[in-house]
Order: sequence, then C-alpha cells, then structure tokens
Amino acid sequence: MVLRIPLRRSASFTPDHRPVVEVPSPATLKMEANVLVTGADRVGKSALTVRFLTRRFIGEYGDIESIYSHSLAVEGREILFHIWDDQTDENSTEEKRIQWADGFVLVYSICDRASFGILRSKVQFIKATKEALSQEKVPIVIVGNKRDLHHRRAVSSEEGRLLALSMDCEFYEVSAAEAYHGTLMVFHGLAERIREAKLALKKGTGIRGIVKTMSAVFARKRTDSL
Ligand SMILES: Nc1nc2c(ncn2[C@@H]2O[C@H](COP(=O)(O)OP(=O)(O)OP(=O)(O)O)[C@@H](O)[C@H]2O)c(=O)[nH]1
Ligand SMILES: [Mg+2]
Repeated sequence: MVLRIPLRRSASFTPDHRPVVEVPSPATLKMEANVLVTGADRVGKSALTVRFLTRRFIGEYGDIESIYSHSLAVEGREILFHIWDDQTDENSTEEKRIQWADGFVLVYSICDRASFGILRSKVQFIKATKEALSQEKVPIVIVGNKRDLHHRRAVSSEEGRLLALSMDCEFYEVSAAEAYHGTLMVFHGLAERIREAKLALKKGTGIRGIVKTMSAVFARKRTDSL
C-alpha cells in the first residue's frame, strides 16, 4: 500500500565550497524531483528519509511504504522533493517505481556486505529501465549508511567509492543515526544531478524540435514546388 503523507517543511542550505557563478532564470528557480530511496532490507532507507524530512532520528520506523513531499531551498532555487521510501516487496512492480523516479538514492549498510553486493545489478537494472525511455544520464547516488558502527564495518569506504565511480554515480558515506548534514548532502547532490539531467533533456528536445520544424518547412517547400 502506498500512503501519501505530505510533510511540507523547508530548509535552507548554502554549501560554502560551491561558488555561485550562475544567475538562474526564473524557469530554473523551481524544480520538482521524484526520488526513489531503495536498497536491501534494514539498511536505513526510512531512517535516511525521515532524517531528511524532520532532521531527527527516531530509531524504529515500521514498515509503511510512503511518498513524502519536502521542499528545500538551495542557492535561491526551490526544490520540491517527492520521496518514495521503498519497501522490499517481491510482488510490487519495481519498473513502475523506477519509471516514476527522476533520481535514485541507493542505500546499503557498511556493516552488511550482502546489501552492498546487490547494488551493481540494481544500478544496471535502473539504467536499463530508464535509458529505454531517454538517453539522458540517470541521476543516482550510492549511500553507505550506519557509518557510526565502524567496529562492525564490512565494506570499506574505498569499495563504495570505487563502485560509484565505475557506475558513474555519486557516493556518500553517512550515519542517519548521528547527523543531519550527511543526509542533506545526499539529497543536495542528487538534486544537482537531476537538474543537470532535466536541463540536458530540455536542450535535446530543443534541438530535436528545431530539426523537426526545419524538416517540415523543407518538406512543404518540396510539395509546393510540385
Ligand atoms: N547505528 C545505526 N543504526 C541505524 C542507522 N540507520 C538506521 N539504523 C537502524 O537500522 C534499523 C533499520 O532502519 P530502517 O530505517 O527501518 O531501515 P529500512 O531500510 O527502512 O528497513 P525496511 O524498510 O524494513 O527494509 C533500525 O533499527 C534503525 O534504527 C544508522 O545510521 N546507524
Ligand atoms: Mg523502511
């Protein structure tokens, strides 16, 4: 069952490492982004989502699958996230959720090797499903969660980083239990990738539109001269 629970909260964030070099046009000031948070069981998908929405860690999250709305201001732009906190359910159609999403947060636990092991094929499946619809790069962030449990670490940071690099994804290691900032960086990084993909799509459609119009004009000229 999918519940729609609109939790509209705003947060402001201006990362100091990123100089402001562009003046966004009004069209780019607001963006909606559908995000699917997915991964193996018990890796912290809900903890990460709730941390982003409320800045809090509450420990146990139950098993209600939900879509949340949350708005975030980044460098003068408003981003309205719709976040689908995924439940691993063999019967539900993964393809539908993938088609719905503009971007993906793929979570594993650094203490759970198996949760890391399934990610490569998951990324491949997402890319195959999305790239059948569009040629644009799929925005994906890989997140190693439970960083606070370093004494139980089973996956090194380097392995996580290398996987992300080899699959052309972004990578973060976080602790949803300990801090908000890492989680914010995850969604901020993903929003940037989604924005780039949407812009690229717009440009592509623009060029394709011009080619179509030109072809139509030339086709008309040819028939006029007959
Ligand atoms: N130590 C620690 N525990 C965490 C962290 N994130 C989540 N947990 C715990 O891990 C367990 C699973 O967290 P959930 O957020 O429910 O994980 P999930 O992936 O949503 O689980 P399912 O929806 O059941 O697949 C809970 O007991 C959380 O308290 C973290 O960063 N550090
Ligand atoms: Mg959950």
